[in-house]
Amino acid sequence: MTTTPFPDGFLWGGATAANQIEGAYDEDGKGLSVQDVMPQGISGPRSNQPTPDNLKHVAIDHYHRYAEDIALFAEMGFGVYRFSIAWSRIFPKGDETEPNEAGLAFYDRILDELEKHGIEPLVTISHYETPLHLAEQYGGWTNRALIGFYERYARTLFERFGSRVTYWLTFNEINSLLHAPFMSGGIPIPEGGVPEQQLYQAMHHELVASARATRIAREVAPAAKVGCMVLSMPVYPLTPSPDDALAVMDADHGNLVYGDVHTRGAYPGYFLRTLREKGIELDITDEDRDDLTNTVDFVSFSYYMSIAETADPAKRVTGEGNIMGGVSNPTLPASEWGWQIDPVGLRLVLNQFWDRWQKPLFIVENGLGARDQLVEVDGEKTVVDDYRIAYLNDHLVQVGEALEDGVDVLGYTSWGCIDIVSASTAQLSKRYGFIYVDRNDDGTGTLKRYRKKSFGWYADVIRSNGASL
Ligand code: BGP
Repeated sequence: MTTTPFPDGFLWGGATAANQIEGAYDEDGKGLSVQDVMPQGISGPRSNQPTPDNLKHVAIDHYHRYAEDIALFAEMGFGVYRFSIAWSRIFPKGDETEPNEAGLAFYDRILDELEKHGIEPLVTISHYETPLHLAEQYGGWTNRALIGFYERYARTLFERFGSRVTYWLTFNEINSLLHAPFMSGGIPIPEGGVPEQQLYQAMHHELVASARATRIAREVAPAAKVGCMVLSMPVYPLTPSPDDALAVMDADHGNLVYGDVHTRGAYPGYFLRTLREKGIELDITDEDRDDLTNTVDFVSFSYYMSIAETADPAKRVTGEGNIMGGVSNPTLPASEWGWQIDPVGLRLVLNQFWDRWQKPLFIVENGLGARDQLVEVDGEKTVVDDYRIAYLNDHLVQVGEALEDGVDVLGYTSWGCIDIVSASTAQLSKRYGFIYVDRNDDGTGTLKRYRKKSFGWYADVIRSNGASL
């Protein structure tokens, strides 16, 4: 018998987000979200209106093809599927009092399909999809009013879907807010950038909203398990000098604070020091403090890469393409977009989070963005994506190591299990999927789906519960 470190019931699957997969951006009463005016991704300029070059408006047309897509996930043996609900389908402008029934009905149909195939849903409540109206009229998450709007939205979801969905995530990569304020927090970016005071206040509002969602879930859907979701990125000292080690600690703190608040229910001392030193005074009410004590059931995270850090400004060359900036690590290879490939980093992060928070962990994003070539093999169109198989295999081996270390891991959902629009580039040519979708950066293509080589590889991994790795 082959042995595997993966426990029985380990949840294998894949992950997507509404704005990157659904399309149908103005159908059935959906309002606009920030993504609908971001045709060029994170660093490109935003448009004032939806523009025809925005690939997300059709994306891969999952809104109409979800049944076919979920059947393909089932064919790979998925036990779990992570998707997000588009806030602007449920509350088109974000500040209404009554939800849009047609929007809710779409997610009922998704859940029906998942149930049919015995796939557990994992729902992200907010994945970079703040309703545009909340950005333009309220200044996004800088405004305390958003806590109430989010609360109403979350309550609506728990009431409607709470009996069908166990696993919930409050905000995708909540720690990206300071780095990508418009995409992550619906915060319009003025010339010269958003003042730090406002960014940190927005962060506080999201943390309170997240904790309130957890409290509401306890009341409305007691069986629900609510998790936070952070972008993880292990940080290595560029040299063994104590100063570099301190620079690593500071960089780590900037990310760990989110998990600390979500699992411990209060701000840690190092964060209060950061605020003091920056001269930032947050508006934190007694009610906020009380809300924050509603801690999560589990911690989920994305993992793509690690970075290095140094205290020496002369060596502080920011790594090209690193999601949050930072310094490139000279010992590691990188993807075409400069994301440094580091499977061992995943084991380190799993151990660090487990040691620190003692909450079950869920790896909800991991994968390799690459340019794929559709070719014909034995009369079938496919992609021979050995590079992707190698990346995923190496990372999953490290998950196995972490399990041997005693880390509690609930599951693994590979990012972009079907090709979708990339968040950073807003293009389709940066692909992550096991399933190739025929759509190009210029918007052409049949939207037909093809199984890549990794499709069969992942099916084997799932079938053998990781023994085939
Ligand atoms: C994460 C986001 C996803 C996703 C992924 C890959 O930061 O949560 O939405 O897209 O990164 O990024 P990209 O699509 O830019 O390669």
